[in-house]
Amino acid sequence: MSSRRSDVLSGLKTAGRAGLSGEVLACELGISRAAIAKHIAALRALGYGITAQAGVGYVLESVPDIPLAEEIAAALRSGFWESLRFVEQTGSTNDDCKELARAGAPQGTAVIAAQQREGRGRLGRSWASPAGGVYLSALLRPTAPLAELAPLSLVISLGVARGLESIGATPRLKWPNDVWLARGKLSGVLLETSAEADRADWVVAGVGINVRRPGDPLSGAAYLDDPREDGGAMPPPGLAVVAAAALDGIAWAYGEFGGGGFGALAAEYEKRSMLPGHDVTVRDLAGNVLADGRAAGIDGTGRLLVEQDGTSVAIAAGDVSLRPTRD
Ligand code: BT5
Repeated sequence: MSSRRSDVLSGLKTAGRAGLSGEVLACELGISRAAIAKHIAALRALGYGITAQAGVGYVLESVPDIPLAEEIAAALRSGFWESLRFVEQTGSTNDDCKELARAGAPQGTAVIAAQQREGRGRLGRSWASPAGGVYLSALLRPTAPLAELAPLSLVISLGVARGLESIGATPRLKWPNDVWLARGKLSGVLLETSAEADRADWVVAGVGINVRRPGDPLSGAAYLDDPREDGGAMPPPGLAVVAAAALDGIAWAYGEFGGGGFGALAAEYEKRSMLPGHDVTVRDLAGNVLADGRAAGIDGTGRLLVEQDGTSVAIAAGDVSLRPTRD
């Protein structure tokens, strides 16, 4: 959103029900009334409900439930985010963010979409991205050697979980990159990186979060507004609030990781992990079985530990399926 349009919007928000005339707005911002009318039209096109009443002026009646940069910025607490870019619809926010990374955009740039046409998971899997979810990609430029970045997808998923807790959700973590709610997958993380020698030039961390249950929900997926197991339902927060919470959580986790490595976060991860004590099969990304046993936890570098035939196997990357627990 242009900074002038943002100024018009914050003027309307401050005025509230009292409204604000085009004349006063034009005078305050030092632009013409015609320019104000243009910004009002653009805000309406984005979905803002703005009425024009004689003797009152413009009144902001409603804010659209889409993760607009302006609304996210207003809800953010972290100072980490340099630039937020909203797109109504795109192929994949990861692709958009990678383009910005290659063009030299700074760490702390994020692209947020209301919908994706070709949302991606790992290994070319697809990520269902209808309206009603949050799809974002964050540009990071870590300075640690590449070998130390292995736990980064755990770090990001932990950040997302912590962020969602701050708005009242009770998510759990499924190693390596899933955030679950009750019995379904709520969120996933896709990391893409470009490196030279042993340093990353950039990392794009893509996060999809299901918020509103669509008419045709995906099997195995959870949505933030699903009824809880105790029968209640989470009051549906606006999509911008969900996006801001996730971004705040990511900034926190990434900051901790930068300061003390994964060791600084391992206990926080473990606390939310849903795997320990469960029988699991772990496969590599080609589908070969890496371990078949009981998940015990993670080690200080984020590897999953599985007890198998009396020995502990440490796994750095893979996909986990839960099996019914036998005793
Ligand atoms: C992931 O992959 O979980 C990473 C998802 C990352 C999506 C974000 S959205 C913003 C950014 N832009 C992108 O294009 N991608 C990122 P993986 O662990 O491979 O899981 C993919 C699997 O999750 C699929 O094969 C489905 O089984 C399942 N799935 C697909 N869409 C889902 C959804 N909306 N909710 C829950 N599960 C889903």
